[in-house]
Amino acid sequence: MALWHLTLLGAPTDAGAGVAGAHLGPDALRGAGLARALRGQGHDVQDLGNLAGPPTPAHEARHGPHHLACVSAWNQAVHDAVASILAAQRVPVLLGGDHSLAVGSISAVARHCRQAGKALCVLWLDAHADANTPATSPSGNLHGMPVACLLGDGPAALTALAGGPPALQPAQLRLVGLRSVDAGEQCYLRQRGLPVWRMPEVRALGMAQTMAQVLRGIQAGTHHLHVSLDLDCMDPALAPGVSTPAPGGIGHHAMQQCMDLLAASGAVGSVDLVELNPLRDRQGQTAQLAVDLLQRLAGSA
Ligand code: 5AB
Ligand code: MN
Ligand code: MN
Ligand code: MN
Repeated sequence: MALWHLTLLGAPTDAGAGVAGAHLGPDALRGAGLARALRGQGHDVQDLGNLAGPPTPAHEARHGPHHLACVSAWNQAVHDAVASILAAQRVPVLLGGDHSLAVGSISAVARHCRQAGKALCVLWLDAHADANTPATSPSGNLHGMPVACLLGDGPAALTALAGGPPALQPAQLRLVGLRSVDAGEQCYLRQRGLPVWRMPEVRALGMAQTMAQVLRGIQAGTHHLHVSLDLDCMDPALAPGVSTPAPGGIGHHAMQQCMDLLAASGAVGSVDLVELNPLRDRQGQTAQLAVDLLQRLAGSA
C-alpha cells in the first residue's frame, strides 16, 4: 500500500441543503478522530482547519436556487484552497458541508488534471443523482445540482469555477448507489448518457463486480480518480446522520469493500467527504463510520 500526503480542509456550510446541520460536519469528523486514525495508519496528515465564508441566510430567495450568492462564495473558497493543495502535490480531503461544495473541489481538480496531463474520473457515491438544474429542481437546493453544474448546466457563478470549458464530460462520471432520482434528473441522466449504477444493480452485481465495472480502464499513473462520497449513499439505518436520508442504501460490508477496492486501484487523488449532519446523528455513529471508511480508502502506508 502507499503513503498518502493528505490535507484535510473543512468547509462548514449547509447553504446548499434544505435542512440545517451540515455546517457542523467538519468539526464532528475531527471530533471522531479522523486525523489521528489516518496518522495511525502511517499517512502524512495536515489539517488546514476550516475555511471562512458567509453564514447561511435565514430566508430563501423568492426565485431561483436558494442562497446562490452564499453557496458561490463557499465554492470559490473551496476551489482556491483545493487548487493550492493539489499544486503542493498533496491529496485534498474536503470535509463538508453539503454536497454543493463538490462543484468547487472538482472544478479545481479538473483544472489540475488538464495541466498535469492526467485523465480525470469522478466516482459519485450517493443516494441521489444531484443532476437537477434550476429549471428541474423540485426544492431549489443547490446540493441537488452539483453534477449538472460540473457538466456545464447550472448558474453561471458555479459553472464558471472550472474556468472555460465545463469541468467534466459525462463519460468521466460514475454515479453509484442511486435510489432517489427526480423526474427531471431521469431525463437528464438519459440525455447526457451518464454512467449510473443504481441500487438494484449494485445489489444484483455485488460490490466487487460493480467496482470492477466502475474502475475499468482507470489506471494509477495515467488517471486521477476523485471520490465524492455523500454519506447518504449508505443505508440510513447504518448512517442516520445525513440531511436527506433515503432507505435501501449500501450496507456496511459492501461499503468497506468499495473503499478497499478504491484503495487497491492506487488511482485516488482527491476526496469529498460530505453531507454529514451531526444534528441528525445518533451518538456520533455516522461520523465514526465516515472515519472508518476514510481509513480504508487511504489504506495503510
Ligand atoms: B444530496 C433532491 N433531489 O434536488 C433535490 O444530498 C434531493 O447532495 C437532493 O445528494 C439531495 O432537492 C442532495 C430531492
Ligand atoms: Mn435553505
Ligand atoms: Mn449528494
Ligand atoms: Mn445524497
